[in-house]
Formats: sequence, C-alpha cells, structure tokens
Amino acid sequence: FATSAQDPVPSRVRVEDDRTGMHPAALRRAFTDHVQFSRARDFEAATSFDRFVALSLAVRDRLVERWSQTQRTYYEKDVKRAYYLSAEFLLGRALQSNLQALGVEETYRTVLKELGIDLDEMMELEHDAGLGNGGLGRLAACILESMATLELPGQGYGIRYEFGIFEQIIRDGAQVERADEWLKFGNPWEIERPEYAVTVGFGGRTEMVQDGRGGYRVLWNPADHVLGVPYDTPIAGHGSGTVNTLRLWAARAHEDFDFGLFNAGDYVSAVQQKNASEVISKVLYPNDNFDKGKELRLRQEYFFVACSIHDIVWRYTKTHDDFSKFGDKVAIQLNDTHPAIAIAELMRVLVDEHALSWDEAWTQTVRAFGYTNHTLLPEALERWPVALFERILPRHLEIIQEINRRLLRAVTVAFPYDQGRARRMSIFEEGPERMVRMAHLAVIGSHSVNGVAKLHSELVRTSLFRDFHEFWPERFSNKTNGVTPRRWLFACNPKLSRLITSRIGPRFVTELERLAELEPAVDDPSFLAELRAIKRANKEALARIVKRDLGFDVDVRAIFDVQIKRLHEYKRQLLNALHIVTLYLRAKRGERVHPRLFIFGAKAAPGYRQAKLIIKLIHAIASVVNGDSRVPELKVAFLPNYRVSLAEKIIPAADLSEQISTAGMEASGTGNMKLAMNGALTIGTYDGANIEIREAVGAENFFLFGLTAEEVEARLASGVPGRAVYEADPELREALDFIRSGFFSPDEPDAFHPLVDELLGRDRYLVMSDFRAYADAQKVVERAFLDEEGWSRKAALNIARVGSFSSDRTVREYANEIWQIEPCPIRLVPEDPAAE
Ligand code: GPQ
Repeated sequence: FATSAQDPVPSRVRVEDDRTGMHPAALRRAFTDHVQFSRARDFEAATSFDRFVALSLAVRDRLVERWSQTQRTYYEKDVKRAYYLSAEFLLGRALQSNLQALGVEETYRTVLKELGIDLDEMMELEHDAGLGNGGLGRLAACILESMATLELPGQGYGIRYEFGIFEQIIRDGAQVERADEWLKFGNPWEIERPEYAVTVGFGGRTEMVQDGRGGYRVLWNPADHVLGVPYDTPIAGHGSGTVNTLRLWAARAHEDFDFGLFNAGDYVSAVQQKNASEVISKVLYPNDNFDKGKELRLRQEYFFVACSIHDIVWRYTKTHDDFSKFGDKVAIQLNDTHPAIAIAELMRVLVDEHALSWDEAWTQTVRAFGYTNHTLLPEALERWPVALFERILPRHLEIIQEINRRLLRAVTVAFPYDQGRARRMSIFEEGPERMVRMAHLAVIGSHSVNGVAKLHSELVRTSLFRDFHEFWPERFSNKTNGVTPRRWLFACNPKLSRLITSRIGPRFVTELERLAELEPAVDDPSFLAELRAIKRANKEALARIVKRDLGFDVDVRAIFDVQIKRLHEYKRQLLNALHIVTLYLRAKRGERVHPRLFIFGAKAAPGYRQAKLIIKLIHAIASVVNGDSRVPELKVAFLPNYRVSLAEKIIPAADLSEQISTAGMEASGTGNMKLAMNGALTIGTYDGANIEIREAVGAENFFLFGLTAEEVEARLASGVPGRAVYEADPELREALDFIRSGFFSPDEPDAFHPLVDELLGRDRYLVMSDFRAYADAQKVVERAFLDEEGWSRKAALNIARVGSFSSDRTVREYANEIWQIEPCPIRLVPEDPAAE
C-alpha cells in the first residue's frame, strides 16, 4: 500500500507508510532517524539513553495514527465514553507494553540486534512512571490498559506530578526517601497540549446576581486562579486498533496571578510567586490507605477535578446543544473519594454556568457518576474540616449543603421517627470540628457504588454504608479487581508465556479464561518438568539481582517466599518477620528447616513511624540471619525501592505468595492475583480477593490460615490483649523475647520496643492472635514444597484457574453494569497489514 500526493482522502489513516511502517526496514530507519534528528546525535556518538529515547519516539510515532483515528471515531460516532478519574496512575514502564501492543517487539529486537543493541538492556533504562502509591494506582493503570484492549471508549484523568512516589534508599538498615525525579531527562511518551489549558479558581466569595430573566443565580468570584495544562499519554490496546488517552494536568501560574505585580513593577517577586500555583502538581502524597487531611491535598484534588470536568463538558457540548443526554454520553468513575468533589463541581458547572435547574442537573450528575470504594479503614476515609473547605471552595460547600438538605429531607420522609439515621447519613459530621465526609458525598451523588472484592463489597453494604444500602439497595454492587495479563504474565514472564502458548496457543493473552485449557496438562509430567525449569530459571535471574543489589548468594532450591506490597501494619509484614525469627530459632536449636529465601519489597509512608520501624526490624533480622554461617538455610532479602518494574522481576520467581492481612482489612489485593498467575502458591488469610482466588484454584492448592473477618471483629470488640497469647505460646514468647532483648539490635537494644509493646498490648491487627495458625500453615507449606511434583501440580492448577482475575473481566463488568458503554472497534483503513 503506497501513499501518494494525490491521495483523495487525506484524513484517512494509513498504518503503513514510509514513516510509520512496521517492516523491519521502516523500523530501523525510524529508530536511526530519531537518534539523528530528535537527539541530534551521530549514531556512533549516541549514548544508550539517546537510543532509548529514539526507540520510544519511533514507537510513539506508530501509535499516533491509531490514536487520532480512535479519537476521530469516538467523535464521529458520538459514542458514550467512560472517564476514569484518579489521583493516582501507577503506570510503570511503557516501552515494552507499547511494542507488544503493536506486535513489533520481536521485529525490533532483531533489527536492534543487527545494530549491536540489546533490546532488554535498553528497556531497563526507562524510569518507571510512579504516579501512585500502590494497589489503587496500579489498578487504575490495569483498568486503562484493559479498556484499550477491549476497544472501549475511555479516558483517564489525573495529575501530572512532577515528583511521583519517592525513591527508597536503605541506609544503615532504615528507609531514607529521595525525590523521584522522573521527568529529569524528559518523558518521551507524553504530549503537552497548552492549547487546551483550563483555568481553575480557588477561594473568594459567592454572591447572588440577577440572571437577566427575572431570577437569580450564584456567582463565584474566586480569589486566585491557577492554570491546568494537559499532558496526554497514549494508552494502546494490545492487538486492537484502539489508542485511548490518559490526560494528566500540570499546574501553571495563571496570568491574573502575576500581571498585577508585573504592572506594579515588582518583577522578581512576581516570578517568585508563580511557585505558589505550581506547587499544586509538584508531588504525590506518599500515603497509602491513610488521609492526612492536608490543605494542599484538597487543592490538588479540586485542581485536577475542575480541569477534567471542564474538559468532559466541553467535549460533550461539541456534539450536543443541551444537557438532556449528558448521562447517555458520559460515565465518570471515581477511583475512591479523592476525586469525589467532581460531583459538586459538575453541579456547579451545570447550574451556575449552564443555567440548568437543580433537578435537571442532579439527574444528569447521578446518572453519570459511579464510585469505587477501596478501603474500610477509618483512617483512610477522607474528611475535611468545614472551615477549610469553605475557605478554599466556598461555592462547593453551598452546593454540598443543598445536596445534604435534600438528602436529609428524603431520609426523614422515609424514616420519620429515626433521628439517628439522618445524623449518621449526613454529609456533615458533627463534633468539636464539623467535617465534610467525602464518602457520603460520593455515595449520594452516584448511581453506582462498588467494592473491589466480594467480601469487601459485602462489608461496604453491611457496615461502612449500611444506612445508605438500606435506602438505595440497588446502587450497591461488587466488581472484583483484576490485573492485566499483558504486563503481569505475557511481558514479565516470557518463558512461562511460551510454555502456555506451546500448549494452548497465544489467545490466553487477551482471553485469560482460556488458561483453563491447561488443566489436562497438570497431569502431564513433562509439562510439570518444564514448569519447574522455568521457575528455576526465573529464580536464577532474581538471584542475580539479589547478588547485584544486596551482595549475597542464594540457593535457588530454597523456597522463594515473597511479600511485596506497601508497608502497613494491617498487611502484617510483622507477622512474617516473627515467623522468620521462629524458623531461625528452630534452626539454632538444631531442628531441620527447609531452605528459604524471604523476599520483601515495601515502601513505608515517610511519616508512618511503626511502618518504618518494621522495615528496620526486617533489616536487623536480615543482618543477623544472613551473617550466621551456622544457619545457611535461611536468607532474608529486602529489595530496596519496590516499584512496578521490580515487581515484574520478583513475581515470576516466587514460589510462595504472602497475603496475610488481618481479615476484613485488605479490600482486595491485586499482587495476590499476579503471583498466582505466575505459579506461586498463596499462604493467605480469609480476606479480600484471597477468598475468591482460593475458591477458583481449589482449597487444596492454597494455604489458608487465621481468623475470619467476623472473628476479627468479635475479638477486637472484646479486646483480647496480645499478652494473653504470648503467655500461652512458648515459641512465640521466645521470638518476641529475642526481639525485645535487643539481640537483633545490639547497638540500640530498645529499638524495637514500640513494636513489641503494640503486640503485647492492644495488638490492633491481631498479629498475636493469628501467629500460631500462621506458623502451622507454614509447616504445611514446607511439607508440600518437599514434594516437587505435587507442588508444581498445585502451581499449574493455580495458573490454569486464575483466568477470571484478568482486569479484562473486571472492566467488562464495569462497562456492562455501571457505564453502559460498548466496544467501538477502530478501523485502520484501508487495511491494517500489521493485523495480518
Ligand atoms: N488501596 Cl484506600 C490503596 O492502594 N491505596 C489506598 O489509599 C486505598 C486502597 C488498595 C487496597 O488497599 C487494596 O486492597 C486494593 O486491592 C487496591 O486498593 C485496589 O482496589
């Protein structure tokens, strides 16, 4: 297919032309051209980083026509779109994803090899896009990827933080944070679009003004303005023609802001004050499952929400001249309450700026919004002091008051003699300091409220939002999380992917349920032998990383026992640490313990004292255990700076997946799915998605232990102190006494007392209560591991039965049951030779 100057339909997409073709010669030329013209380098003088950028730009070029064609198709067909609003998108690296989405990874590998360049080495140069803390941000990334792969019209909106999640350094066995300068050398994937900048107001006052039709309307006069500049990143579907957009907003000083000062002649301070606006998108708050209630955080949330709602409304009004169809064309999903102010913002835009009546505006608002809850932990639920809220968003406070007034009236009509109910359901929490409860706003302003695993959604209905569920039962549902198999199987575990492909073909990559076709192979010894060989090779690769980064050798015959997730007391890394100490003391007593490598990856929020102390404890234990030549069977590897790209290396090498949260506290977990998908067996509590994973893979292929959520609730209510358990369990007592004695911290014997005191006292996360069950379950694990064939059969069954934990399944459920959107295939005309 050739292009020509007299092409009669210039707007049509040509997938293949001399600049964007997929043939080896075109790919080679694109790459060398970008080295020369985009990096201004002679090929020989180019650094490895120049080459990485050049390759990324060559790949991005190949997404551009699909990207334009996707957006043009949505516009022409006037499809309903789903917008995913999230304060976090934990994308990780993009190069391999995009190469694979386009189906050119292997071609490029060969092309580069001919030039003497190793593609895998090149991919290692990419800095992770770390605009998220953990599961919530990574879920957003998986959901965007699945939407594009499923050809669904969708778009993400968030914040272009200049600094993403901090870089973790370990100094003297403790976490030290460094700023994440991910943009320092440029970001080849994003495109700045200053022409679509949006002005956002903050503060000021509201007033009633005549609307010119005999009525009144409210005018908000903000005290300050900030500009939001969008940066677009392409989100390519795997093997589909779809390229959706992630639009992230960066804060810039608004003209209003400095003009006055410029005119006053104070040039230098005018320029200095630009900082005040630009701090808004400076840094990601590094808290997971915790809300600190900072004013700047509220400004961040409103900033990106106001920009995004403006953009959504503007796009809608390009093809519609009234708002009666808004809810038919727009679905907006709130990723937790961080963007929940969008409900009040849309009301403000519709009522104040577009003169809709309250009822018309409210109808469309509720039709558009859906809210996903990701936690029940009270310390994570966002509440803002009314006074702070009023100072920053005076008009939004009025709107929220009106929403609340109408809600309480309806509640009082439905439950006339129930004063407590209205108080409980109110958006405003009364007390010494009145607070705005963002979760209540999210529930009231959405037609759909979902949790992220069956147990969690049940608890959302029966405990967190019990009154709301009684009032609007039809609003509530479950959407169990999933993960994209493209990144978390196909890309991160090429050996396993090849084995699977050799047995059932390649379609599992986009139809993960097909993994079920592997079931017959679990009784084929040659399949199990291949599976073992792959796991061993992946363990060897991880062992090289441990050697490189931590400096010690590991035995790949050891159980690779993996706990990778944010450091949080409810996730109970401390329970794992107690077990390590227990095994160590058993080995010291001369008991046989099977070789194990304990692998940890975890960042602690910089202000979270106990979490940081747990990191220190793990390092202290590691230093004793790893240095004890009389216990060669145990090793502890805390890999620093856990992040998406490191997870991609650990997960394929895991034998055992630690999912040991206090039951009822982990909403879902998604690492549990990634590890099972790669053939790790889970030791886990009856919590979050663990329950559904166990149901899917079979109870005999999962190591369950511990209290149920109901038992946890009862025990916390009755307040059994950890000391009672301590007295009753000699082995646990010995482990704790050892830690308390300063054995692991001789220079600072009291260092870990705060941890021990918590365990012996309140023990809010029931580490003590679950210890014996956990240690015993670990014995069962050890026995199972000794049976090589039996273990690999269990691993194979885990792989074969995790098909439903693809984010494709999750996204289809959102699309069908919440968003009511349909696939919109993108035709790459006249023909897509790459699709052949
Ligand atoms: N989650 Cl509220 C986070 O990662 N950060 C948060 O601030 C909140 C929730 C997680 C949650 O802890 C996991 O159980 C879920 O699997 C994940 O969200 C995605 O739903």
